[in-house]
Amino acid sequence: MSKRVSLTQHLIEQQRLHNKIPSELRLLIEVVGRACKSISHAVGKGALGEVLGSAGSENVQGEVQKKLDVISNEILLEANEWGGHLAAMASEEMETIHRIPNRYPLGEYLLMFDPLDGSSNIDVNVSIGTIFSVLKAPEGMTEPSEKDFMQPGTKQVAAGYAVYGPQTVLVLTTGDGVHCFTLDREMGAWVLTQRDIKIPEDTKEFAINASNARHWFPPVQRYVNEMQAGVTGPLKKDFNMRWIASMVADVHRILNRGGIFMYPADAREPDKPGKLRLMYEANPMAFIVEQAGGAATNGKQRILDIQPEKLHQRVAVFLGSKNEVERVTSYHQE
Ligand code: AHM
Ligand code: MG
Repeated sequence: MSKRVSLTQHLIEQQRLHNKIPSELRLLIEVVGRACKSISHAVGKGALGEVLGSAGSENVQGEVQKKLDVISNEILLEANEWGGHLAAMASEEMETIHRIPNRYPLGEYLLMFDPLDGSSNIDVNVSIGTIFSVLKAPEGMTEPSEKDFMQPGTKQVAAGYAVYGPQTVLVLTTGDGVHCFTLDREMGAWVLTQRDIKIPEDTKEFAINASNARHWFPPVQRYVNEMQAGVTGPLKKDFNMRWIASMVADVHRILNRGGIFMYPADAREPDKPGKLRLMYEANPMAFIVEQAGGAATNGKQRILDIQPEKLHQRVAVFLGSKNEVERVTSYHQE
């Protein structure tokens, strides 16, 4: 059997090779990894742990919070508060930023997360996950505020996601490719199982919630029609469709075998550009996908170049295999 490489060993080796992972950032990633193990454990208990169902509350976006949304948020906050590596945190489930309590030292990083992505799948035992993104706090910052988080995705120093599925995996980038770790449940350790993942540039698979088709704008209508036209249509190939309704699981499939994932803006609410959130979902996934050789746009521009204006900002998302993302983006420009 080949030698097992743990998350810690991988991060230390990356640091030696590229000199890009300071020890505070390594600590941060390891703490997030540890929190994801706890969340995985809670998810795995299901009905036996009384973790299913609604928490009886709503988040800032007016979405009903599930018990596991709240539990996962708490796990991430508690794990990351005391280590001295963070200046502040922000979460899809909290209205504003979470400052580090005075009794702990302040670090130089900002952590953002969607603690439990794919909430509609929790109660039906389908893959769900955690998404996170790390920024550096601005130089000279003393009292962290929301505006310190308003940095484009190009400024991310690390991003990753965990999938709680048949296996629990952690996918990570620090800007030197994308690597995947599988949770060894007996040992409680993250073990490196895929190095330098690359997304094929071409694909015959797409992911979109087709129940919204009647609301799509013309470029998306055109693109999906062309894919559905199959081998006799303008794209000259038959496409297959998959939609898990957990972005983590849909992106994980695309990372492993290619595909294009779309959550477009649509005509229902012209002022609301799509469903997904820039800071907790689109930016970290765009960083990962680009690091794996794919592309990510909002139909008009590269997601990572968008200057955020508010914490819970929404954005249209097209990401995955490069040639298909470029195609649908070009349709928006015509
Ligand atoms: P969540 O963070 O509240 O779980 O919402 C985000 C999820 C994504 O994981 C997924 O791609 C999308 O919402 C599914 O939306 P839909 O319900 O339209 O299928
Ligand atoms: Mg989400």
